[in-house]
Amino acid sequence: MTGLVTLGETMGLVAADSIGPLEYARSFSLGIGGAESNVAIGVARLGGTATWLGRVGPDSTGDLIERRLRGEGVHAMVIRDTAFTGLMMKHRRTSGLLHVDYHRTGSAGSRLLPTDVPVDLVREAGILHVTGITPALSDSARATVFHAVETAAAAGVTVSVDVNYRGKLWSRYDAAPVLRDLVSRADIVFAGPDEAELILGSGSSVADGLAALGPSEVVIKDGARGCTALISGERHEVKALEVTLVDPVGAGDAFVAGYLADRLAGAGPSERLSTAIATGAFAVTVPGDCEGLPTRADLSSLLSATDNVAR
Ligand code: KDG
Repeated sequence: MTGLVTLGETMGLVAADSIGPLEYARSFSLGIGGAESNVAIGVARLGGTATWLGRVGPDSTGDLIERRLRGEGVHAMVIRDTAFTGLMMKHRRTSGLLHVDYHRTGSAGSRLLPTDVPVDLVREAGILHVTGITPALSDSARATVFHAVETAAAAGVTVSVDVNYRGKLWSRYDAAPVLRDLVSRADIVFAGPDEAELILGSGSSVADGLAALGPSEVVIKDGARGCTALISGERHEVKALEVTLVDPVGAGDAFVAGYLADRLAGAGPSERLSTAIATGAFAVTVPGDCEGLPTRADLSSLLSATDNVAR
């Protein structure tokens, strides 16, 4: 059993340090971002085993991604491509309004091929996790995701899908049938209410509607409202924790990491959801897409804290 196996695109992430229009920013921080690698890092920080596969370019950003993932304890299967490593620029226009631009068309990460899928590893995985971002990147990336999912399903490996609709990558019209197909092949699905509506159309009851497509575990992430879930026919609801919001990007991935790490460790549905909520809460308190992801020790200090200072 190889724990979590995931694949997708990870980019260099350039984030303005100050709040305001980008043209007035004087300093920037360089990090990495990618929904699937965020989940892999989150699982690794929580003590699980995680493998990430993706393509990066022959450039310093590719080196950064490889080193950062390895440093986080993720088993990084990095394929070096001749194309450039994708970039993401992030700035806060106001304290509550975050803006993201992608520079990734034609990037190494978007050139995934079905032959890249480590089939033996996927067949032995505890969970294969994919997102709805990768199928938006290119035809070959889409084929790669479906090949990985089919390989896992044929071997009886649990398939997890985070819908993760990105409007800057494709239209709702193009995305809906692909995401619906992907969800119908999943055992576990994570979606926001809007993403569920994109797949089901308006008027459907979200968790029931997604469960009717096939997954036995449907988790609806609803940000500051917490989450609701339908797991093996049983309904659950967990409220969000109150924290100071600094950067919401990556919170959904953190939530997924918390849920999947606990599921891999054999925890029951309520425990998985509580860990997911707490993991997401940690992620939003720190700038960056993956920097704030907690360890198990962080989680227990949050849940047992009586004071703001731990000494
Ligand atoms: O889920 C957080 C992501 O938005 C980020 O890390 C980058 O994968 C990414 C994307 O496509 O937005």
